[in-house]
Amino acid sequence: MTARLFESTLYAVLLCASCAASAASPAQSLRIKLQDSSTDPAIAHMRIVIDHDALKSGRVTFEAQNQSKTLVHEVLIARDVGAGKLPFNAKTDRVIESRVHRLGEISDLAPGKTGKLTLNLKPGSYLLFCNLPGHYKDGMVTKLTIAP
Ligand SMILES: [Cu+2]
Repeated sequence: MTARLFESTLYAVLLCASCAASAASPAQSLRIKLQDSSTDPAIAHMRIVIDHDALKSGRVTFEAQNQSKTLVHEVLIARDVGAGKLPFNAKTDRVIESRVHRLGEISDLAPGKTGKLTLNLKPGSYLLFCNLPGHYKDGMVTKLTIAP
């Protein structure tokens, strides 16, 4: 009797544990489109378009597609510690990556190519940007909020 009670209690605990694990880490994805005037002549400035402005903390899979017909683009994911502004070098026309809290990147996507990256993100503000010379300054930066 006691052994059986212990067994069923243990089983219930195990069930609960697997339940909680799957509920705590839902699959989240963020679709990213990298665009410029070769994507559509109506696009005046290079840009990063994302399908969600905010997600929850945990695993996020970034799925980037370079929709340019002529240019290489990339996506870097960094903590936004400067209210949307990243340290910039006017000479190289690029963000100074060594001074950025960088979490990952999908680098150098040729026109039409796609790339994927999964990160485990904590609550906070993040910036997605392209760091090919001139692209960040032209507008290839967007904000992503991670809620608790
Ligand atoms: Cu770019």
